[in-house]
Amino acid sequence: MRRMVWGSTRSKWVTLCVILLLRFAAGQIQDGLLINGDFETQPSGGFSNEKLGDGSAAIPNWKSNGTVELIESGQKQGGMILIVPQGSHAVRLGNDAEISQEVRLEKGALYAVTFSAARTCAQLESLNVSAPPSGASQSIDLQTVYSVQGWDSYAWAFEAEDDGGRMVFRNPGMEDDPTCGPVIDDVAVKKLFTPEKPKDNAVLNGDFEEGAWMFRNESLGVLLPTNLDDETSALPGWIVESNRAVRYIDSYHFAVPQGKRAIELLSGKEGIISQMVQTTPNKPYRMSFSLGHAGDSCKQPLAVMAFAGDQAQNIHYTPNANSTFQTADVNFTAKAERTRVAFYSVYYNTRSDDMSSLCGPVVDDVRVALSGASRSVLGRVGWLLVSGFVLFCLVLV
Ligand SMILES: [Ca+2]
Repeated sequence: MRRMVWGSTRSKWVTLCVILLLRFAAGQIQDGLLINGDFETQPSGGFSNEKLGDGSAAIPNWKSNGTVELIESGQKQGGMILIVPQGSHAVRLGNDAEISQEVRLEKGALYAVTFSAARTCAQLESLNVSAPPSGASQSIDLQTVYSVQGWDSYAWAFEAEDDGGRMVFRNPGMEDDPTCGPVIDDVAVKKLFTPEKPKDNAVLNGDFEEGAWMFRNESLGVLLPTNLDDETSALPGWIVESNRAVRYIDSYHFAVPQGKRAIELLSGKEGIISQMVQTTPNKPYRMSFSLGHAGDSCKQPLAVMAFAGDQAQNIHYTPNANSTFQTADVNFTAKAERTRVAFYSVYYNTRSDDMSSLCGPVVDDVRVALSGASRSVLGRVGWLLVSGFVLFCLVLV
């Protein structure tokens, strides 16, 4: 008996080892922080405030180009203390400077890059993220600071065009003061999967469980900036079709209606998520979803504008001591084979504790299904009629 137990334990270990070895051999990148993605590894010459030269490899595991500086928490610039999002160190990019790291990827797979960024001076700051050899890139506007901490996490997704690539962060700015550039920290990557479409729901990833990497110890959620291409979305299935970002939140730091992930809508009409779902023209449908608060002291009232086909409904969240969310629905008749569903926050909410961090209503568990049981009831009645008629004919014969 004991031998059998040992045998089965051993075979489990063997299987596990084989799986791990196969993963390793396939060269898959592990989800999570890049090597020294938090810039906490000490350079060979030690941490110093001296600027790193061109093409320097002074930041372990990163390649830098232009004026790139490792900064330390508490470090001052002028009268301002520089913000280090996490830990004790981060990196600052001067004018036209960049850092990059080689990563192993799987050709054709979709990846999301998560990183934290902060502004230094008050100028128009933006950050360009790209992943050559794939041609994809995005400029992320750091002008709007969403949280009072002065930094935010962002996610951006791309499709790998080869088995390897580089994560590149570049400051496209040309400021008078070359030290006025964005601070970057905590760079992670995650391979994304497109969830299977459930049979009873036309919405893909309607529970928002699949999406960009989120650090367990970071409490700000991840901002998803504008992205109009649903093929390369850091939130599979969905697009962010507005100028401003929406916040991807987790259940470790926020109130989430279902599962571990949900979306918090920010910036009123300027933060819209949407999806085109498959429908049958002229059929009645119901879109249902959870609407709640994130548990982040967001000032009430909270409300969403929910769109489904030609229907638009303004739905207010009713605070309830027993639950952090309620369910809501919108009925519509499909006009085409693809129907747009979308959400934005009716109000421009901020937190009541700091009066400046952006917040808003939470949306989760979005479902679109044929409304009522009309189809199956009709089907059953039809079947009964047909079989009744057949019986009737048999009796006649
Ligand atoms: Ca969820």
